[in-house]
Amino acid sequence: MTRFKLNYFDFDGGRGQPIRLALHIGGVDFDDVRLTGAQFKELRQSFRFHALPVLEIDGRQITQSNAILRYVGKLVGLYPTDELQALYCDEALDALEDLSHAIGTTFGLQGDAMKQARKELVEGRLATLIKGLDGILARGGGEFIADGRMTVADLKVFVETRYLSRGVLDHVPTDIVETLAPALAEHRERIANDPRVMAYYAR
Ligand SMILES: N[C@@H](CCC(=O)N[C@@H](CS)C(=O)NCC(=O)O)C(=O)O
Repeated sequence: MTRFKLNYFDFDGGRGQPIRLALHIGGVDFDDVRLTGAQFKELRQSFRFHALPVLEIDGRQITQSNAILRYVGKLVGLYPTDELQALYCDEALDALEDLSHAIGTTFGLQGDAMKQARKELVEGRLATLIKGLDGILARGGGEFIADGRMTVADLKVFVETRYLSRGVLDHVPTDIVETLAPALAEHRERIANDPRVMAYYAR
């Protein structure tokens, strides 16, 4: 039997969380390795690009969250077989990478510098990305990103919109998604209420 080991940070968000969700939903047995910051520091050099997530398949390291997510999605039936629907999924996955990167540029800042950077983020790149994702959702029919059903793209959108609403990012309004894209906020609730997702968080 293939052995899967997912290395990521010890929190229910970020680039690793949609992969965890997809593996759980698919009933794939995997080693859910959750590293603290200190543990990551120690092991950092052992990961190919010195970053997480890293999926190990029978001991072989695979990096790049979207590549991993697509692979797992195909494995568990959460990725479209239709090429165009797959493209719709990929577009959302890559836009979410832009979103993570945009937020990442404000990490580590302090005081007024942080406040200013977050203000620019909220009014600029973040607003553009949220509205763009809203457009992708509308194109998919309004309920799901693609394929008329929940796919790995919905899981990744859900993880990010959930993160934005949790108040963990100073100076980012927790209702930013509701305000800019009500349908995307409804999407977050739709995915949160999917029995497979609920089962994961109820563990
Ligand atoms: N392109 C990579 C980016 C990976 C990445 O930047 N991961 C972050 C966490 S989400 C990380 O490991 N940061 C720690 C560091 O760079 O020291 C991917 O999509 O997996």
